Amino acid sequence: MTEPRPRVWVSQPLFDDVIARLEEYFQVVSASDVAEYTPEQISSALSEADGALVTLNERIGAEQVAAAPKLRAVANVGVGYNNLDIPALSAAGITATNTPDVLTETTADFGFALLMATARRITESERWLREGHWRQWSFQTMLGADLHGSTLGILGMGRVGQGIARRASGFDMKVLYHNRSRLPEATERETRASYAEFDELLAQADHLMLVLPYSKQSHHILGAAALAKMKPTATLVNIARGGIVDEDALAAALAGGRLAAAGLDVFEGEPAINPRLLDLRNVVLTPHIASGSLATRRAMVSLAVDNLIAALGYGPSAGSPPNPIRA
Ligand code: 8YV
Repeated sequence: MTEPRPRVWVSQPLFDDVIARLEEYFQVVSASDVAEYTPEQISSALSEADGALVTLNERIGAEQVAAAPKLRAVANVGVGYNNLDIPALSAAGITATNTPDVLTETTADFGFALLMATARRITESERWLREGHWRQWSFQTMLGADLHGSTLGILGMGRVGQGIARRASGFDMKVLYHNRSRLPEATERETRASYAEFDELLAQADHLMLVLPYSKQSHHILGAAALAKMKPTATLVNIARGGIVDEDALAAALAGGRLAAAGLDVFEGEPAINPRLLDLRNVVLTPHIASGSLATRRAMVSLAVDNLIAALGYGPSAGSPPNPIRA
């Protein structure tokens, strides 16, 4: 009798032709529609699974691990993995993987696009024009803030942060960064970025870009106290995770003229948006699409597939997935 193939759960419809590679090795159960799962539904989907390929929407914690006796590998499509309880997974001997590198440049491109749209009021101007407010050319219409010659602060200087710093030097910006650990001198030179303490970064930045991982330590790190240290003329851009910013404090600062504008691709309760942000004109809002070029999203899924195949002990890298997450 032949052994049954391992079972793999794919939580969302991704790219069928990329996912099809899993079918060479596994019995694949795939969601056919974009789905929002309750914790119980995730537990139930994992109860018979040997492996899972999931997105940031699916939270896998101790409860799901306990309900999944056969689970050996979870491949996350995305570099951020705050949806996974890594200690719970590793305590159960389950390998978790993510998809770094393939999205770095696309995400950095988008961070820059969002910064430019925010500082130069592009979406606000367009809305205003479409609403028929443009009656006469005027010298003072929609005046924004310059990028060139300004100081860009980058909070979180990993791969994406460094990609943003490289773009910034093409715009003649001075780049300051803050990170858990200071970068090697050679990387600072290459990215033309100087290290600053957190408070100094807040005080100096004309534009502040958030690119740090979400954790207990970074939860609401941009709250009322930090926002108060920023220039009232500054722009804040978040392409990391919504929970890094206290959205009520941000909305209050934007409404009170204590911060000029914000560009947000991520939200604490996404896809729900804090209504106080929706009411403001000086905010650019996008639906978590920083890594969303077609080529990059395909590459992310492909890398997650490679990770899952290898983590479950198959394929050319059997047993050594390219991107294990260390506990
Ligand atoms: C992904 C992201 O689209 O990689 C990340 O951390 O936030 C995005 O690039 C998302 O994680 C998909 O699951």
